[in-house]
Amino acid sequence: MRIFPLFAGLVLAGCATSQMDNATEVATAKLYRGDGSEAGVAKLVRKSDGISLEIAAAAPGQGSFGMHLHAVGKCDGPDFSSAGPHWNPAGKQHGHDNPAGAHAGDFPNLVSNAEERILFNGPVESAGWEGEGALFDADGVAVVIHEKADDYKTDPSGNSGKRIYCGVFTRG
Ligand SMILES: [Cu+2]
Repeated sequence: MRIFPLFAGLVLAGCATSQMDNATEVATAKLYRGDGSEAGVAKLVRKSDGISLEIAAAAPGQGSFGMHLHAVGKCDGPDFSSAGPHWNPAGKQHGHDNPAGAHAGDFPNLVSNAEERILFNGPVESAGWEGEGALFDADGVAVVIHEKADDYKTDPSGNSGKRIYCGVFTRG
C-alpha cells in the first residue's frame, strides 16, 4: 500500500509534463509578391517533437523555387532585401551540399504541382523558438521564396536569384 502515493505522484507529474510538451505554438506569415499582392501563407508550428515550416501558396510558374528562412522579419517590396541574409545562427555557409554548410534557414526547393500550387511541410532543423539565436529573436524572422531553384551549395544564397515572395512571421 505504501507504493500507491508514490505511483499517483508520478502519474500527476507525467500529466503535467505532457501537457506542457503538447502545447502547440503557431506563427503565421502572409506571403506577398513584390507588387504587394498576396500569394499564400506560411506557418511555423512548434510542437513537442520540434518545429516545422508549412507553405501553401500559388506557384510563381512551373518549376522549382528556392525557399529559405531569412534573418530579419521585414518584407519591404519590391526586392525584399530588408529580410536580410539566410537565417544562420550557427555561422555556417549555404547549402546541404556544401561541406561547410548549411544555414539553419536552408530548405529543399519548392516544386509547383499540377494545380499550380506550391505546398511544403518540413522540419526546421536545430531551431530554437524564442530568444537570441532562435527564430524569434529581437528582429524576428521572414520566409522568402526565390525566382529560381536553389543549387544547395553556392554561398551565400544558392544562386536562386531574385526574392519574389516574402512573409513576416507573427506569433499567436
Ligand atoms: Cu532566400
